[in-house]
Amino acid sequence: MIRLFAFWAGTFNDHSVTEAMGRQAAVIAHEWWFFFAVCTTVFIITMLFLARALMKRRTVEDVPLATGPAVLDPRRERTLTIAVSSAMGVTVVTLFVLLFVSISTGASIRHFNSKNAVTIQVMGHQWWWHVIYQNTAASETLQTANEIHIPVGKPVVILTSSNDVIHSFWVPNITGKRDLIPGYSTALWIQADKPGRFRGQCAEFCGHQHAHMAFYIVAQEQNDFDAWERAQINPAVTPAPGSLQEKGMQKFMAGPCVMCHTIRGTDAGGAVGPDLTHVASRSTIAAGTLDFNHENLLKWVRNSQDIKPGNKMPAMQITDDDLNAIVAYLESLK
Ligand code: HEC
Ligand SMILES: [Cu+2]
Repeated sequence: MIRLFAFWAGTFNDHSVTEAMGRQAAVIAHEWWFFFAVCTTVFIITMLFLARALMKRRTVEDVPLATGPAVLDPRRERTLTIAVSSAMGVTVVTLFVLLFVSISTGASIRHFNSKNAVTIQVMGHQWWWHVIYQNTAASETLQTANEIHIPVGKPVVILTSSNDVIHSFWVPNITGKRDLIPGYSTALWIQADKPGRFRGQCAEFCGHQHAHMAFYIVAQEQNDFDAWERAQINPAVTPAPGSLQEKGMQKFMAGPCVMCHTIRGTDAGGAVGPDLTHVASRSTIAAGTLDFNHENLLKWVRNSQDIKPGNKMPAMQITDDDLNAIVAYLESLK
């Protein structure tokens, strides 16, 4: 039992409302515990009354005669009326307290903001996350997918939008949910106070592969974040002449892949699927569906429809040789 619990806790603590890693999440976690305490108390009190009612042996006076209308002792009736009305009063007050706490939590989350924030655009796609770090210099603008790196202890503003349907951005360790609405951009403030990798998930049903639309927030110390950012801004590495990777690159550029994927520094400039310039620096592929590794890349490129049926990357005819070369090339895109 304990092991089961440890397994459960271990699996979910990078995706948990109660393990707050940022200011917004801390406020929400307080609210969560408050609701939990109130609801548990109400539940226990209700169960105690239920138990009392069940255990109470009925006496002859309690059972109205089958013949006439039930006659209640007026004194008892008054007591009952008072009891029921006060219970209703307590219920209404409790509900208003919960409402008030909930509204003030929302208000205090909206309060966080700052002039010197890191700005990141996040666009929902069926079924992956397009992440853009804008820079006034176009050559310094970087794009990635399904993995959002942020510096620890710094306010970050996420500008949300959607490419198709309504999605919802949700990283429970960091903040609450925010809908991504087509044609409408909103600003969501977040801050991570501890380094770590926190799981996010689309929280608004958005079609067939909604459940496979996860992502990660990677909170890093400022130095590590800067290093990551510099590395991501660089164009993709060019494979050594005559290598398997070079063959893979040629196959990639000659195939349908270029129509949908961008690899900066090459001719591939498609925008239907994730930017692959540094795909090998990410820990997962297909929006958290598979770990990034050799086997999974082979499976994915061979037929992604087997893994994530309905996703927007079609099954393609690729020979095993070409597949190996393409995957070797993808693995070199660090
Ligand atoms: C019609 C457009 C299209 C074509 C053609 C296409 N892809 Fe994709 N690709 C996508 C989309 C869309 C995704 C995201 C799927 C998802 O996660 O739902 C994707 C995801 C990927 C990923 C995972 C990236 C990540 O970070 O999650 C890899 C790797 C990839 N494609 C490689 C290729 C290769 C190699 C080819 C050519 C053999 C190719 N793709 C052809 C649209 C396409
Ligand atoms: Cu979604």
